[in-house]
Amino acid sequence: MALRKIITLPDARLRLKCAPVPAIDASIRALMDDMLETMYAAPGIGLAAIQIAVPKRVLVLDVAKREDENSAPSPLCIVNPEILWTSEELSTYQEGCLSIPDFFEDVERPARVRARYLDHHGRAQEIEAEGILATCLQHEIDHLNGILFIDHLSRLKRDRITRKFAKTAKHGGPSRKSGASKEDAAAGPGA
Ligand code: GNR
Ligand code: NI
Repeated sequence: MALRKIITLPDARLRLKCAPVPAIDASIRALMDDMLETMYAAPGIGLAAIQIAVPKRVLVLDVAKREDENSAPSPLCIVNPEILWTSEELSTYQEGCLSIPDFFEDVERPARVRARYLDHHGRAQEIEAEGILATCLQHEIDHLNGILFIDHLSRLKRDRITRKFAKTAKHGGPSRKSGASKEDAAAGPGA
């Protein structure tokens, strides 16, 4: 297992349409292990392969509460997911993304979703998700198609955050420890 580096905006690879996995072999299982380790370390509740710069249709999820010692980890490894059905009913969660650090905003999505996928054995599975799992699954499947949660916001909000990350990259990259308040101030009233 290895911890992998998570790529962030404005990395253009986050906009790739990721390729289906033809077969679940040892290299894909090793990829999923690395993704779980990287997700838990971040910490996050989901991770798509493209976030560690691998453009394949692979994602991992674990929405179990980690502060609760009684709840065992319940990781899901999902390959080549296809959404079969989404509810008319919508729900709103405040979303974040490990590839868009320190930015959180409410996003409205279908409240429930049914999907088909291959598990880590390569077996076909179906899942019907609700709550935060439904939101996270849709957020991760979006990643496989080059879609980020900011694409679900108003153009004003999306452009503002896109410009902020472009500017941070230009002035020394994400390693520079820049307080959000300073960046917000730098964005200014005209941003
Ligand atoms: O860790 C994460 N939390 C989260 C919270 C609300 C909605 C979606 C997510 S996914 C995110 C990790 C991530 O960036 N996955 O792609
Ligand atoms: Ni994300």
